[in-house]
Amino acid sequence: MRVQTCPSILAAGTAALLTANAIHASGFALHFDGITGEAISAANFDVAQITVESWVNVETVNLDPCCTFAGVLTWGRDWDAAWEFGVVGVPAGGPLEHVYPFFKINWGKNGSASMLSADATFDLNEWNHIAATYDGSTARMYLNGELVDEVQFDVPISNGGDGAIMSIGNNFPGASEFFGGTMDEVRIWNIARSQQQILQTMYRPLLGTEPGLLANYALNEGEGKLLHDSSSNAKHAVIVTTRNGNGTSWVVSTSPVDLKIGDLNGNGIVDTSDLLILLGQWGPCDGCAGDLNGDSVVDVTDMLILLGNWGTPDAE
Ligand SMILES: [Ca+2]
Ligand SMILES: [Ca+2]
Ligand SMILES: [Ca+2]
Repeated sequence: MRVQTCPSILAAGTAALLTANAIHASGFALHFDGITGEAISAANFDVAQITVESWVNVETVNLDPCCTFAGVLTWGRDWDAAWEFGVVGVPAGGPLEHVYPFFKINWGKNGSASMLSADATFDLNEWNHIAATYDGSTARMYLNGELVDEVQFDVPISNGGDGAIMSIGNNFPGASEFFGGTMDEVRIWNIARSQQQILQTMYRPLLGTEPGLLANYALNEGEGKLLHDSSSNAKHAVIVTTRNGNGTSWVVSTSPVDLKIGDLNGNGIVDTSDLLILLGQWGPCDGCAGDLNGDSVVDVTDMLILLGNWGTPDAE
């Protein structure tokens, strides 16, 4: 398969990092206490291929030697989760020094394939973007848009079973492997996104209409218990606390997701410079920054989206 490269995406990503502290339009994020907090959805997340991704700022992981996992996104029932995505705290037994991402699928009862990306460690109390993809044969892990692990699974993904529940912030509903820290822009796709596509949208909000988008939790509510899925699938999630405690809390986001859609050069404003970048990418281009609606072509639709976001970012 030929992969078209778009150097401008990397440039845009770098610009986004450089300007992350200068722009504060990322809305809210959801903080999890690591003890009781999670959000769940009873919607169907049965997929043949998948991409799961989130910005995470990890503060704590339970390092009881039995369980060093903390769930970010899981769908399934009890221990038969169809897919699991989260972080592992190291060293087991503590003191907690850093974490690495993990991804796992089950293809049936007691059958599973795991990718423990132990070399892709990152620090606590800082924002990192983690993404896992599976195309039905190969699983890939990305840390901040960089490919850090690749494993052949070559098995189908289980359909989750009756009564499967999706959990944000626990290894699966009812487990005690809670995420401790803050998440932002939690996304689930029913396609295995390419590295270019992941880089393309990790620093900005989604439109909600991107091909293959199964659920998008921008976590900008700032109040209440409902996590709104901005895709057309309405797979909303609800914050629950499984034991006594507050579990989760809304915080003003400090994540790097603060670029307005159409701000292709990452300077905090959508203007002529961005329009010229888009025009320079005109035509078929998988993962180009100018392909704002993610349909692998830069055309008049994308130009209209850019023009519709003209000006400075909205304060959310
Ligand atoms: Ca947010
Ligand atoms: Ca700009
Ligand atoms: Ca497009």
